Formats: sequence, C-alpha cells, structure tokens
Amino acid sequence: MPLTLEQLNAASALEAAAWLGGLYEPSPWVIEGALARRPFLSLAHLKYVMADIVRHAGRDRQLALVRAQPELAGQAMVGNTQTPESGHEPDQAGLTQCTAAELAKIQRLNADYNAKFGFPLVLAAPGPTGLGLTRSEIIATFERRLDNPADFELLECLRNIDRIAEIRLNDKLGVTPELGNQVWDWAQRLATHSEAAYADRGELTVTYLSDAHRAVAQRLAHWMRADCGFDEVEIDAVGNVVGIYHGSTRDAKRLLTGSHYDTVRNGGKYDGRLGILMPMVCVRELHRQGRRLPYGIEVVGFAEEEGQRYRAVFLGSGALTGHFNADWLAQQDADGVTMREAMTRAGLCVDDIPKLRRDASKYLGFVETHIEQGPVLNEIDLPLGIVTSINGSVRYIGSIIGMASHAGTTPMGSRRDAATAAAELTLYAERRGSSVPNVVATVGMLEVPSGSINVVPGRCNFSLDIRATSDDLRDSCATDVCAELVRICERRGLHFKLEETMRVAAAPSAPAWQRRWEQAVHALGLPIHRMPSGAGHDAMKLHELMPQAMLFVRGQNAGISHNPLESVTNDDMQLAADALSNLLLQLATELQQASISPAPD
Ligand code: HGY
Ligand code: MN
Ligand code: MN
Repeated sequence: MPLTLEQLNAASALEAAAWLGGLYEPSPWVIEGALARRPFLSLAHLKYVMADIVRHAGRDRQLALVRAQPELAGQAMVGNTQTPESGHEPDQAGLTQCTAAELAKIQRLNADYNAKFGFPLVLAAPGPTGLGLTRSEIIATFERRLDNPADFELLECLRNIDRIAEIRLNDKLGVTPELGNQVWDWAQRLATHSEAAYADRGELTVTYLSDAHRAVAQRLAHWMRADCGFDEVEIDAVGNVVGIYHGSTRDAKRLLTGSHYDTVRNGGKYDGRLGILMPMVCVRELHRQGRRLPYGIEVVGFAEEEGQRYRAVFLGSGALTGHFNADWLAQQDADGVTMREAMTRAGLCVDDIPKLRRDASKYLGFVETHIEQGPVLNEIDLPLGIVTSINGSVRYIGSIIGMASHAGTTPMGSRRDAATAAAELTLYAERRGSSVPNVVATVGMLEVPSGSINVVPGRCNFSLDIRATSDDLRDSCATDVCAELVRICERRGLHFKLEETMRVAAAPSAPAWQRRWEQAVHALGLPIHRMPSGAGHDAMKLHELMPQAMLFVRGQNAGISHNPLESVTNDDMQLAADALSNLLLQLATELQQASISPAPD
C-alpha cells in the first residue's frame, strides 16, 4: 500500500525516517532535516524541502553526499550490489546491458571525472521521465559534463541526487505524473518533425512554413480534435493552430493561451511547444470530466515567433493583435522564396490575415506557460516561477563594408578590414551590456560572406540583439552601441548598413493575472518566486491587446535552451499542468461568484 503524505506528517520522526531512509542514501541528515520542517503541504513541498536542505548543507556535507553515491561505472557492472531503492535504477537505464566497449568507456570517463573533480559523476539514470536514459544518452552526458567547471558540477551532481530522490519518492507514494508524461510524449512526437538538412544530423529545426512546420501544425490540430475534445480546431491564415473549448455558453468570453511551435535552428523540444501542450492536456482533462467552465478556452499554437526563416518575429501572435506587417510578405528567405510564396504554397490565404485580429472585448486575458530558458529556478531548486515582466528588446541586422584585398600583400596599416571592425563592435556590445544590471547585448550572427583564407574581409554581416527590463535601459544601450558602430567605421574608413528588424516593448505582467499564477503555485505547496523574463515570448505581443501573465517551468541541464540539451522532467511538467488547471478553476470560481462575465483586469 503506497505511503501517504498524511501518514508521513502524522508518524513519529523515527517511523517517518524509516519510510524515507533510502531516498538520499546514505545521508540520514537530509531526511531528519526535512522531517523537522513538517507538516509537508504537498509532495512537491516535501521534494522542495529536501532539495533545500541539501542546497544549504555546506560544502563538506554536500561533497560527502556526492562521494557516497554508487559510481555509474559500478552500476554498469553486472551484479553490482545496490540498495533496495536503487537496485532497479541501473537496469532501467540499460546500464546492466552495457557492451564491453560501453563499460570500458564509462569506466574511463568515471576515472577522468574523479581525477578532475575529486568526486564521482552523479546522473539520475532514470532520466527526465523516470523511465531511464539510454546508454548513449548516459555516455554523451558523461562526456559533456566532464568539460564543466567544478563548482557547477558539484551542484549538478546534487541536482541529480535530488532527482533520484524524487523518483524514489514517487515510487513510495505510488505517484505517477500522468499529465507530465503525456506532455513529454507529445513533445517527443512533435520533435520527430525536423527540416531534412538538420534531421540528418539529429537536430531539431522547424522554421516558418517548412514541411516540418506544416507537419507539426497538422499533428497539433489532430490531437486537439481527436484526443483533447476541442469543439473547434482550425489552422488560420498565417498557420496558427487554433483550438476552442467552449464555455458553458458558446458566447462566453474566452481565456486565450498558447505559445509558438516554430524553433530556432538546432533548438530544443520544449521552447514554445510546452505552452501549447500544457493547455491542451488541461482541456483534455476538462473534456474527460465532461466539464464546462463559465468561459471558453482558446489555445493557439503560434506559427512563428523566432524569426528564423524571415525577419518577422511574433508573426503568429502579431496576426492576432492586428500587427501583421504586409511588408513582410515580400521578404525573401535564404533561397529567395518570398513569404507570400511560402504562404501560398502552404495553402494559406494571405487576404484573410487581417481578419485574424482578435476583439479584446471578447477575451478575459492571455496566459502562457514556458520553460524558463535560464538557470534561476535550478539555482533555487524550484520547479515553477512567476514572471513579473518580459524584457523589452530591439534587434538589428547589419553589414560593415570595407575593401577586400590580398592578405599577403596588403600592409596592416592600410587595410579596410570589415571583420576586425565587427569584432570591435562585438566586444563593445559585450562591455556595454555588462556595464549595467538588467541589460543584455548579443552579436549572435557574424559572417564574412564568401570569405577566403587569404583575403582581407571586405564585408562582414552581423546581428544585434539588445534587451532590458525597461524600454529606457534598452534604448540607451542601443543608442550607445549604434554610436560606437559609427565611431569604429569612421576611424577605420569603412561604412555600414544597419536595419532594425524588431522592437518590442517590455511587458509587465497584469497584476490580477500574476496573482492567479501565484495563487496556483501556492496551492501546490510551493514557495512563490517572482522573476523577469530575459527571453521574449508571444505574451509580450498579446500584452498589446489584453492583460497577460506567464508561468515559468524549470529546465534541466541548468536551464539551457535554444540548444538540443533543453529538457524538462515529467514531474515539473505535471506541476505546471496542475498550476494551469488551478488557474482555470480559480478563474471559473471568480466568474461564478461575480455571476457575470466581466473582463477581470
Ligand atoms: O529570442 C527570444 O527571446 C525568443 O526565444 N524568441
Ligand atoms: Mn525561443
Ligand atoms: Mn519561446
């Protein structure tokens, strides 16, 4: 019979410690510390308390905890002795089926890792789903983490120990994160669609209206119709996938929610997509319960947010706010295909785009769940964070033009080298972005077109991405960087072209909606952590039309994103689904109590 939280809260410290003994083998101090903080408000609260105790245990105890873990190499050995809780874990990951070569590689990696860090690598072999990493994933993780700094690795080992404890605790309480598993499965399925050139390398790239992009749209629409019970599903004139789950009356106001399904090149599986799949799984639960709320739920998979194929970001959400810029239609992609042609080939009706603008009076507001795409939630061991504001950003693409010349015969003093000028600008942008808090400046693209090893670069293309928590901070940084570009080119006798491709204002969360997220997270028994978003999101576009607020979900691998290492655990996705469900029911209660359908602020 699975253990219950009530039993854990009511039992004597001795009895409870016996129940939880194997979670953090063999470090009873973690459980003792946690039990002293009873009552546990929820399973998530218990997990957080244990991770918090480990986090604040001091380096000696942390090192002892890591050093006490069974070595992966040892686990890979057949017949290795494991504790009762951990015995099945190596098997789950297939570690006990290692080939001799794999075993030798793991043992070599372990020796190198121990020699470098002075403790064994700890990796939660059951992985983000609890069902087990593959042997190749384990070896790849081992190799990657060998390159990390020591301090980072100690914390990463501790986070993996927490994850192992979390999975063991789920087992003890008979808990399976069903909704988290469903979102995980959907995300893996969507990730099977990638553009050919990238798919061949095992990379995920889905840019606007590519075949992979259209396949993802079809998949989302199918699941909305066939699995989740949406009443209406369509793919609109810009390729957004729109699912509507009506309220108790069809003309009831709607909550708008969703995120984007396009990706950056060689991106991750959860950026954007998590925010579509989360409300889909919540609507599926409502549908299964035959439940209608006093408002409708409109879930949108936005077709384009990343601006990868065309220089048109927030195209999908911008169409809903009436900001689709018709000039974008003439933009050409790297192969010379205009957006208009791409839309026509995809069967989209360009003339219908203006009709997509939403009437704000018909909506209650917009909410978005999204992976954090950063390290903060990992550093405080929290699965969920409340977004207070989305940073404003401005983007440019530019070219510095000098004179191509012979690398061997052109004296250093008489060159008009475009690449060294771009390098100066890149370093200036880094210095300026670092000079004040809450500002970031990035040169993400730097290219000498048709460059040659023996030619002084006559041209260098570059991009600029400048963001800040306020528009003033953003604009001041942008002004300085552009002024520096002028100075560099004057001094070097070069000239430049610069085009602003995006400018979006900082978007503070609507207080009432932020409060609903806070209430939802509090109801899960978790502490509230408020934080700004350094990444841009569709919510900042909808911000121009209606009140919005976001929920962040912790990412694995220290929250890395825009990278194939992007990952989320099923447990954290379960908590996000629980939080969104709670917000939906909160809103329903508010409306029922008001017994009218006002537009909450
Ligand atoms: O760049 C961003 O912040 C987002 O991922 N488009
Ligand atoms: Mn992104
Ligand atoms: Mn995103």
